[in-house]
Amino acid sequence: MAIFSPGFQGRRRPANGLLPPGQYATEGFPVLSAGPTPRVSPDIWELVISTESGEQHRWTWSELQALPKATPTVDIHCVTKWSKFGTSWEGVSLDTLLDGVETAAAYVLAHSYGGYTTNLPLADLRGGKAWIVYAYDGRPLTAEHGGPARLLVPHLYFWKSAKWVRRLELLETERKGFWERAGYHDYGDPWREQRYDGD
Ligand SMILES: Nc1nc2c(c(=O)[nH]1)N[C@H]1C(S)=C(S)[C@@H](COP(=O)(O)O)O[C@H]1N2
Ligand SMILES: [Mo]
Repeated sequence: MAIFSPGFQGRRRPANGLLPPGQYATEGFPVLSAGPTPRVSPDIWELVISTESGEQHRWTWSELQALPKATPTVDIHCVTKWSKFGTSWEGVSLDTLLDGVETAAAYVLAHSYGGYTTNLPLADLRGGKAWIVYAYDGRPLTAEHGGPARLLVPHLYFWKSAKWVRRLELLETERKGFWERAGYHDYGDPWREQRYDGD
């Protein structure tokens, strides 16, 4: 007979069971924020995708909730070397949000409530690899982890997963975000250990 401890439903499995070079696995969920935690109420919350031609696509909180729900379980890897296996989220795929957004842009600068920014190629938000998530482990996303909603791009170092995301600015030429301007890598692939510019 199998014994399960309370709260453990077998979800804490690695999504792929591998640790990128230089990382260690952690059971906890560290909070890493470069500044104070913004408190954004869902009634004023909005998400904007702006294109290189100046078009703006907007979603209110209730419009986001009405979109088809995705439930990714993924491993996450922070550049400070912790990795966490089998994190379970709920949200909306970026494929769903980008459907109907006409753009020839190759890059994105993600902007957060509170002023944080991070850059990534638009291709990395497509193909079932990125989400706007509003729940973690079956509960609404807490403010410290980026609630009401954050970007989740788990195949890149976790600093690319902008908490309190507010706008995705689609750009023809790449513009660096907060950590990238401070010397971190523009792409940040944990499997190639792209921690700093030049790695
Ligand atoms: N807006 C915002 N997003 C952010 C950060 C931040 O400081 N501000 N930190 C990044 C970093 S370095 C990491 S490791 C993760 C941490 O997410 P967590 O606090 O939920 O673990 O958020 C990323 N997204
Ligand atoms: Mo991080």
